[in-house]
Amino acid sequence: MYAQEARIFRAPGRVNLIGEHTDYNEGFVIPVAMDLYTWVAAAPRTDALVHVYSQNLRERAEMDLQHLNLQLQRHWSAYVLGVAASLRMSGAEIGGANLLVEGKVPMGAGLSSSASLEVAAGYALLETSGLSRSPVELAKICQHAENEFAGARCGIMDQMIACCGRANYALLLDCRTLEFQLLPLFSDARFVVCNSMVKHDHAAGEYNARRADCEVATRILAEQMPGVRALRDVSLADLERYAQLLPEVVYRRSRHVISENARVQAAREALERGDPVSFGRLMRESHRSLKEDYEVSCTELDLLVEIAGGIAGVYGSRMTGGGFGGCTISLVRSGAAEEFQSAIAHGYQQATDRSPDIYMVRASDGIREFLV
Ligand code: GAF
Repeated sequence: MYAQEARIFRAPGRVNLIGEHTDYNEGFVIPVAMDLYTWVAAAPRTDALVHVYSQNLRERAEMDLQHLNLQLQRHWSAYVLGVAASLRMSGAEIGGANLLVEGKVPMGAGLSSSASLEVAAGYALLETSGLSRSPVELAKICQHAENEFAGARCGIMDQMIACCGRANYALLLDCRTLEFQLLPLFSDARFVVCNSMVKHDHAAGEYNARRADCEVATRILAEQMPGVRALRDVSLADLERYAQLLPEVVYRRSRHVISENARVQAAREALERGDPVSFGRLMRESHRSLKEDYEVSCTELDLLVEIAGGIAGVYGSRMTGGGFGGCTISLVRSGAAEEFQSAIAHGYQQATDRSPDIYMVRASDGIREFLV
């Protein structure tokens, strides 16, 4: 559409195997980059305009890098122009560019379409300006953009996996230090994602409200235990000791986060020793905790998990991502994975009249230039 030679970049969506709502508590997560991508074709401009066109929405937007007066807005363009602004604010002297965006990560499905858009756009803007940043720096800049310009107080997980994902591996990420370890997936079991087709909206208040509950807990607990900077630093025994000081809801939110961090460590060990049975049990426990203590599930997600639990060859199933809709992830014996897809689609359709999209997880690489 711009009648210009362009370079093409792609960043993946992600699915989180376990470790939900732990990232903004400086805890642990195990996401995988998926083979669903946001694509950006980019060419430099001679002026300071960033011009972006969304092929999906057939809409355009632009911003002048010399006048960074971007307002907080819940609009797709905030993810692109916000990243341009955040790059500049971080000291990266990017120039103007024309960007053509096409997203293949389903939106509002909890597969992180927004982070993949941010990372693809950020990388494209850097590359077309002849600049480079480390993957971790780029992830932080994109998270800043989402927090400041799109109004979602998200953690760092989605941007990190979109930048640092690796084909055939999951990534165990420490969200405090941003150090990570690559973990091979099971050789004889597959992860399968089922989309409830119920759209979530993270920028909506519930996500930010959960984050605020965790901050209340941290503040109260830090008064008793001065070393505490985040819920990551609190054990279940500590939580029980000071339970009376916390409002009941805040206590349950904290119990989820603290127990989920412990589950991530146990899940890592299960992956390392090739033990899908234990991993599946941890997934079931994670779902129960997200449903009852963190209260971010919904009827459709619970139903998908329940149906999965009754299908032969399933080790475990849970909601994945921020919640309030979106997807579940199930761990299924390799030989049963095909059968699982039709059984879950049938069961869910019967109960809800909705036909779920289903994806076999193939772990992919993070942000890349796509060379034709
Ligand atoms: C969303 C957020 F963007 C992540 O940072 C993370 O908190 C996740 O929800 C829940 O684990 O994807």
